[in-house]
Amino acid sequence: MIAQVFPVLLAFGANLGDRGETIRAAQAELAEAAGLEHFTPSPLRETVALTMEGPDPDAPRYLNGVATAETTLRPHELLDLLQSVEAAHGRERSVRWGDRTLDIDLILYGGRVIKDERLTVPHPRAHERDFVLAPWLDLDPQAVLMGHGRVSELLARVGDTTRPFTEDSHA
Ligand code: A4P
Ligand code: MG
Repeated sequence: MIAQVFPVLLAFGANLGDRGETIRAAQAELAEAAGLEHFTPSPLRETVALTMEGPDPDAPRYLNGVATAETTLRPHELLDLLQSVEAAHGRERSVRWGDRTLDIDLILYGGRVIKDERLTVPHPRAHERDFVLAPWLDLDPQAVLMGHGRVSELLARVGDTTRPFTEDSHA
């Protein structure tokens, strides 16, 4: 039997440690992982930390990016993979929306709607986050977020506070 292939959108965030290095290393691991093909990362953007109390300009800034890929993994298998890569990069879970070395979210899995105790897809907050929408638009100017419409219009609505991040200048 030939396994079904689903397009996916992943989002990456880090605001502790060597953020760019961590995200690029995690992405290299995913690009090599079994069951993920055509892994295509966006440029990274520098963004203000969004906490439970709102945007916090005094918190360490995030680097954020997204990547598209195709997968033969099932949604929970893919989540297991993402969480194992987070764990390998020292991710600790203490405060919700707290500082982190690496966060990887599954934003879209094909056209699927999933809602259980481990997984909500499409990601319920992606449409209102410039730090997801802006790098996604960099990667695909025609992108559409299932259930919400064109990414360019969503980003115009929320306002883009992100900044391009030049990887060379931070090397
Ligand atoms: N989970 C459910 N659905 C998903 C999904 N689609 N993708 C579950 C990934 N995980 C999903 O996640 C908590 C649980 O969510 C996981 O166990 C998984 O089973 P977590 O990564 O441990 O915690 P979290 O990321 O703090 O929580 P949450 O609610 O997922 O946070 P968000 O909404 O992802 O926000 N500010 C900036 N500038 N940039 C950021 O990237 N990120 C966050 C986290 C807050 N502020 C930020 C950023
Ligand atoms: Mg998360």
